[in-house]
Amino acid sequence: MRHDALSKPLYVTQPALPPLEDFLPYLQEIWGNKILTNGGPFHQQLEQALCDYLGVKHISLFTNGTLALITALQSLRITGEVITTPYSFVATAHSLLWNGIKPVFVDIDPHTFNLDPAKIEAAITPQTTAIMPVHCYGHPCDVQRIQKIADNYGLKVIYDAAHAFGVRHAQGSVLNDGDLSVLSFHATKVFNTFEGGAIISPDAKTKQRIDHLKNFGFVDETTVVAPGINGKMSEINAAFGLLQLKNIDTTLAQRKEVDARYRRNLAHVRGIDCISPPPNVTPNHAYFPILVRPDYPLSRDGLFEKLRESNIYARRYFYPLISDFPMYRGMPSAAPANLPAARVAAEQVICLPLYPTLETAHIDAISELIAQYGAPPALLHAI
Ligand code: T4K
Repeated sequence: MRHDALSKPLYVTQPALPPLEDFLPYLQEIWGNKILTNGGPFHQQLEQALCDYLGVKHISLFTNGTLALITALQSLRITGEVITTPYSFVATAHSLLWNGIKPVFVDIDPHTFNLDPAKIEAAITPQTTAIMPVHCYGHPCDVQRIQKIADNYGLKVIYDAAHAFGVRHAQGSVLNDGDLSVLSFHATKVFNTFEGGAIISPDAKTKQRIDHLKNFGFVDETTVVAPGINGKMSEINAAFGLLQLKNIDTTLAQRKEVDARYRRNLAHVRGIDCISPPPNVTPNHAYFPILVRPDYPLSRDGLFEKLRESNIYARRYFYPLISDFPMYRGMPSAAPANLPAARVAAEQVICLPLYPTLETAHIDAISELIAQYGAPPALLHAI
């Protein structure tokens, strides 16, 4: 085993950062013009640059993805019940509770880990107003089937696209699907602005409403049209985003290489499945989730602990299920019998370290450990 490669902790991710000196001119500009926030020049430039890069029409920057989700729901005046997935980061469902909306959990597809379109209709009630799916790991949902159901029942679709920066399918950017899509630019994401987020909207009128809502509801100096929040991205974050965008293609290419090496290394390990995006998708390699199947000698948690002993801090995204947290678990849709595929995923998936600067030796060392623990006992003694 390559102990030397594992002498320092390896975390599930590490933010991509440009050379510090490259950021100084941006800071000098901010210090010079004294515009720190409230839609300043960097904010405007980043919105335009992201529209161009992502291939979307309108984008509104936010302080983080969670406030963007909360505001997206408000902007479409969503009330009552919203169908969503239990297999996500807790912010997805929290954004519903923050709006006084009842989340209705629907199971995931066991192969895509995204909301199962076949299960959505049975969960629709007269109170249902929207569907909030998640492109889990940046792997696109079955957007066409979801849209068809939404159209049939007159529902809105708001995608939690926190993981899906830059992801494209045959129709172009996945961020153009549904009524709105929400991104996260958190430190742990493919594209980060330290903290940050955004809403992608299809038309200028919707963007305008969102922009009012993220600025307390102000339309002009003396007119407030809604009980908005303060969700504005600061000039420092926006400037940093502009710099990050210059390097994003390199970052994505590096991620792709890490992903490919893991896949090669782990291809023949019995009991381990590397989870893949659907075909005809340009992925962003945001995560490297693997399924630890029952025929692997260790349980997922067993492997998780063993990796920790070797200084490898993989993460169980997403365990526990959102529906198991105290504020959700009493809801009828949170009942375990309603969510069998999500439960299996929460028990079997582990995300391995993946980030642009992850060294080849580290990828190989992690893979070797997984292969070793997966070897039949006789072989293990021989190692
Ligand atoms: N919807 C979905 C589907 C999401 O996944 C998220 C966020 C949201 C909505 C909400 O978006 P934001 O409001 O966050 O913009 C992390 C992130 O905090 C969270 O943003 C993310 N999802 C979630 C999947 O992962 P934790 O609790 O796992 O993060 P943490 O602090 O344990 O970080 C993981 C590892 O990353 C650390 O062990 C070390 C490394 N790290 C982390 C940070 C923060 C760094 O190297 N540097 C850093 O600055 O939640």
